[in-house]
Order: sequence, then C-alpha cells, then structure tokens
Amino acid sequence: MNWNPRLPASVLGVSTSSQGVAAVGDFLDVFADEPLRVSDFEREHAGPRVLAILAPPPAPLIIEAASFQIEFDRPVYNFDGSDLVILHHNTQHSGVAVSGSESSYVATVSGLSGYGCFTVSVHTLSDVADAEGRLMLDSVTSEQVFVDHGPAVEGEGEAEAFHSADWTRDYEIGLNELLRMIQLFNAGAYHCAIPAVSTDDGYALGFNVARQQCRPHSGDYAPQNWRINLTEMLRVVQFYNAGGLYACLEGEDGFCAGPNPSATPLVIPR
Ligand SMILES: [Ca+2]
Ligand SMILES: [Ca+2]
Repeated sequence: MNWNPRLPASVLGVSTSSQGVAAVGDFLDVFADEPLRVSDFEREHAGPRVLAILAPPPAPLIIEAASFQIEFDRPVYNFDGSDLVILHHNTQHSGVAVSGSESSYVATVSGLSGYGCFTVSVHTLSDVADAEGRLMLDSVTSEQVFVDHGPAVEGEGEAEAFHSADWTRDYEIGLNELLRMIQLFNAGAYHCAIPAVSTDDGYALGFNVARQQCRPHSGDYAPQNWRINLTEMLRVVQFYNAGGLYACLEGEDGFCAGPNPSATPLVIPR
C-alpha cells in the first residue's frame, strides 16, 4: 500500500520495530483506483528468516560430510555456501555445497575432520533476500553435530598421544581423573557421550550399544568391550601412582607409566 496520511492531524500514533510499522489514524491509499480510506494501518517490513535447520542424526560419528535441511519462512534468492556460518569446536571442514530452491535448501558440509562438534546457521549480514529485496532478518542455529576423527591413529604400531583418562592432557592422572576411572569401573559399562564435550572425558556411564561409534576409552583395552574391568582400572591407578604416563609402543595399552622422558608436557586446554 502506498499510503499518505489524509491530514497530518489525523495521525494519532505511529510505532515501528524491526518487524514492521503500525500506525493509528486516518489514511488514504493514494495509488488505489478508488481512494481507499483506512483507519488503522499495519505493514511488515521484516526480511526473511530461517525457521529451522535440521542436523543429521547423531550416528555414525566418523563422518566425512553432514547435510542440513534449511527452511526459510518464504522463498529467498542468493542463498549459497558463503552465507552459512559454520562454528567449529575442534573440528574443521573443507567444502560446502548448497542445493534447493524457494524456501527449502540442503547444505552439505564436507571434508570434516577433527574431534569435536560444530553448528550451522545462516549469516544475517548476507545477500540472501526475498522477492521484494528484503535482506535476511534472523536465523536459528542447528543442533551440534559431533565428529570423531580423533588425533589418534588406529593403525598398527601407532600410539594415541593422550590417554582418555588424562582428559586434561597434561600426561598425568589427577585425582579427579582417577576417580572418574573408578566411576567407569563401578558403572560396569560406558558409551560415547553425545555431544562429546558434554562430559570431561567424552564418555557417559552405562551400557548403550547405539552409542559406541566413537573411539573407545584408551583404558578399555584388555579386552576392548565398552566395559572397564578391574585390571583396566588398576592400570590407571598405576599411572596415578607413577606420577605420569606417556605414549609408548612397548606398553601393553600403548602407554608407559611415569613422567615422559622425552617431551616437555603439552598443556592443551579443553
Ligand atoms: Ca591429567
Ligand atoms: Ca574392557
């Protein structure tokens, strides 16, 4: 509507927000065939917004790519990979592809690596616009997507850099870390926490066969069965008593007890 106040004195009140403009008073639509008189006036001038970003289901965790269903509240133009905000927590990606049209799109984030999680949203300062040229107003953020391409290599003859029980990554088993290992032992079984960052060590207590896609706990080695037995728990007690542990190929579990003789301890904050 192309409106004009009929008389300045007839405008009783005007309010605006990021969503629209509303006015109370006496107006004429000056471009209508027949001058149209309206008393109250309201018009949205808000740009398009993202209603939903649906992340893929949480498993498997060792994934190369993840696709997100993105729904806008109206048809939009100019939406491509450069309009995505991909927020990584210890993960990386190498490619983004967007397909779809109108108000429904699929964004695929590929070349995933690292050990952590990431989220996807649509940039609000972008060239995405609706048919009337209104630019993006708002976006939601997807659920976290967990990726496990851990620093360790599972190949023969290669050791993990850090023991799962040493989640502070200082090559020592602290009292908290020891108590956590005893807790895993007492619980009888454990599984992958989703997202991994929701617990200190990335694991949760109890048996859950649907949540065994992450790297098993380093202390779960004799045998590796998603349970910490007495032998496995006592091995971490040994690290605690020895004042440290470090990766070594001759260790039964890929680790040796004692301070690392060859390296200055790295402190990697989590
Ligand atoms: Ca530690
Ligand atoms: Ca075990």
